[in-house]
Amino acid sequence: MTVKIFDTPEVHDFLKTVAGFEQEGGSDRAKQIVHRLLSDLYRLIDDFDVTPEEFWATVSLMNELGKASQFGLLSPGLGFDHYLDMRMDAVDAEAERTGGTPRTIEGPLYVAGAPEAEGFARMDDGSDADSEVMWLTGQVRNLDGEPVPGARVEIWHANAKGGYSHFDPSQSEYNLRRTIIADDEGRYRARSIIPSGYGVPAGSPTDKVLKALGRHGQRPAHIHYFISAPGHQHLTTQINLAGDPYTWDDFAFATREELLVDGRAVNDSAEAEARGLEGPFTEVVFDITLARTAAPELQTRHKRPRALEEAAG
Ligand code: MBD
Ligand code: FE
Repeated sequence: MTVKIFDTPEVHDFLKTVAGFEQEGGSDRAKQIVHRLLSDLYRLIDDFDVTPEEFWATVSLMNELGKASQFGLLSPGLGFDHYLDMRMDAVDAEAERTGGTPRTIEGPLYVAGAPEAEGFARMDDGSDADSEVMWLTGQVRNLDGEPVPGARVEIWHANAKGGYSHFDPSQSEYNLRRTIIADDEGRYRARSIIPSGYGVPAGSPTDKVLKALGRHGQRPAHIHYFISAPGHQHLTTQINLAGDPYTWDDFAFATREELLVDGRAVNDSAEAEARGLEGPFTEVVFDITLARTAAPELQTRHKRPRALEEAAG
């Protein structure tokens, strides 16, 4: 039995009442957006003949997502983060701000306030002796190829089990999170450990949504970056370590060809010594090109609630 009631004056009037159109107060934008959102959902309920059982199961799932703080995790899984990137790319293209290192999503696991260092930082706390040593380095340049001295390079990544400090209580504070101020040649250097890919917790509400779509919750091994410098466009990006089976099957849709980096396995003791390392390591090089801009709003990361970051504005 199907009924179609959406396109009746009764439902249309009801939606206007629900969205606050008859009220003086509130925000016009909120009213417009909620009206559109509810209209689309009411119509969907009609078109798909959504049952009360299905509706209340969804309400319960959303409560579970909120309780687990997982809306920020489901969001990239449903492609919203990448879609916002596509929109920002289109805005940049229209303004002819092109040619720099491409952006890709921030993800939900950034933590503000990581220790700062000049030129070089060791990122791992040394507690994981079994992991491969990673030597992570690169140069920040502008579109003319000139170095950007003093650029802020903030880096965060997972450990060898795919866990991030702060969210994974087994790790020390700010493990694998650092801000490195690039040297006079725009270069940054870090000693760390090779990360593993991330997997959405099995059985979690996000996992339930992905399973219902026949999808998995895996990400390839990756390293997150924020890069900024006065007079330059802020860049939020990531690199992927090449060769991961999930490279082109990332549940968060963050992979970009230009951001794939091949690690170089080094066994040479002279090369190790030159970097102050004791044994074999993997060198990962990621050079960054920033576009110039005079607009202050383009020089900082966009506002969003972030762990340990004071709400601004
Ligand atoms: C991650 O490490 C991540 O970067 C994203 C986007 C989602 C979940 C885990
Ligand atoms: Fe990540």
